[in-house]
Amino acid sequence: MNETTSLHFHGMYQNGTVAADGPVGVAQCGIAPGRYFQYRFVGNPAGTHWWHSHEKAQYTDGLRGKMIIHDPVWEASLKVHRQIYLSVSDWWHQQSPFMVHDYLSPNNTDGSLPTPNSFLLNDSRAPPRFRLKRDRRYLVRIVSFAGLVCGQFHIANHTLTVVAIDGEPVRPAITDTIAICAGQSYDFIVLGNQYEQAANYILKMTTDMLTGPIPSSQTRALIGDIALENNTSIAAGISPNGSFTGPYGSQGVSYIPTLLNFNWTAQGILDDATLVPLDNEPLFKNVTRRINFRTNQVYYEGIGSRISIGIQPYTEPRVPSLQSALTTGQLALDWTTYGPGTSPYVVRHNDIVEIYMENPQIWPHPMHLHGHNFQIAGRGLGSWDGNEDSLYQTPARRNNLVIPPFGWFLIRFIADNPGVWFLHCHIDLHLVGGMAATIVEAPDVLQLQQRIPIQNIEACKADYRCSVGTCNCRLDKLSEEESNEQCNTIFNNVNPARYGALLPC
Ligand SMILES: [Cu+2]
Repeated sequence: MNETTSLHFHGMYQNGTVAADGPVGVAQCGIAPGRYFQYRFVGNPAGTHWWHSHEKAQYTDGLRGKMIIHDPVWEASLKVHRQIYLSVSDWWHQQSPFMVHDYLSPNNTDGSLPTPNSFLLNDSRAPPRFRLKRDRRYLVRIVSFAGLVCGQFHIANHTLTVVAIDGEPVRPAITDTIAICAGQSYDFIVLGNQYEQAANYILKMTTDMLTGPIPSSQTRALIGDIALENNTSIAAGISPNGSFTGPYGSQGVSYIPTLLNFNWTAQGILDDATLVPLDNEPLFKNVTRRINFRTNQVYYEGIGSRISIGIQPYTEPRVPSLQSALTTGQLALDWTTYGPGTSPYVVRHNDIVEIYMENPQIWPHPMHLHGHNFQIAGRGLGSWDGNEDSLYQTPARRNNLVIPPFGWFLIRFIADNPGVWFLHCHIDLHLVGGMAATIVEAPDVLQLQQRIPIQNIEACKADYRCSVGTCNCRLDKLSEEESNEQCNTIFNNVNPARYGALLPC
């Protein structure tokens, strides 16, 4: 490849292996062209996940794929006949380095995003034909590779019974349509029925994240067929008579058979915040660490539009923050060690962390946290009223939650996974434009557990002038002033020219 790169395995806890998490500037330096890097980690947790480049907006050019980690016990409990794997992508006809350049340019005064040229299912404009058998149950596992938009997925004459989000099993919830945003996944069950001979499905791009012209509905949507599969061979263990009465059936539902067209508009979209985790884990109480974020898009004269959620718009440091955390001893507990440009938040081991975020913008953002699945304690419009009783008491968990326009969310997790974890918008250009923060989780415990693999140091040698120490490559304590002036920020970016030069040769 002729660009620097790295891979992230989206949804993996990387417990004990944070150096294999992937984001450039956080967990590692970019892998330079011609070099290699090995990612070794335990595939945990199970679920519908994906992997993708975590260098600039590179995954939108296609460096991404599905990653399903099977849980045989849970899957057996679903009593499904077959599993179907799907991916959703938005697709641009321009390569990402050019889009990044234009997005970050001082000429882009309002932070406009390029509108995708089309919408893809399984990275194709030719949607697959589903072959279903009557009264058979199918587990559809759909993951979004999108870099900007959300999609809506609906099957004519069928309900979708959602059983997991971002790999986290939930109590079955029946819906007409799911909305899946950049980086998210949904697992749902579809029951084959008597309407297969005249049925189809639709995947439609939503438009509320677009800042440019809205494409035609034919461009925004894909319509695929459902076909009847020969029903003569009955697999062992599955009832042939259509009388499945388990908790996931759609019995009692009647349809007026219809065929969908491009004018379809969604009805009855599932609200993921209202789901209940299958294990009924209660809301974490007695929060010991509160972090507040607020979306803030600012036009900086001569620099361009940037978006912060915390201290400053995120800027990649000269030393990846994980390497700073592992090589600075006690200084790893000071935010100045990482620099204001990384928007660092240090939390202690086993803190009960609450992140409250407000979004005073007209655009929603899919916010993704590495290293954890968090509880969706609350979400709404305006501001949270501060009333603990208004939160979900048995909240669903996921790793990627949409913050609504003019709204807020509140998430909680236990800091039981020492590491340096990225929290960022999964609209890839927003990430490049600074919409990220770094959660530095228990660096003191991390130093006792983990070391920097040699390959991470090697990657930095090829790419950076320094690979250990604080954000200005020194080993002594930085004052706030030094951290502000000597570490990378949007005002002070001293990365070597090669680094970040993600341009096609
Ligand atoms: Cu965003």
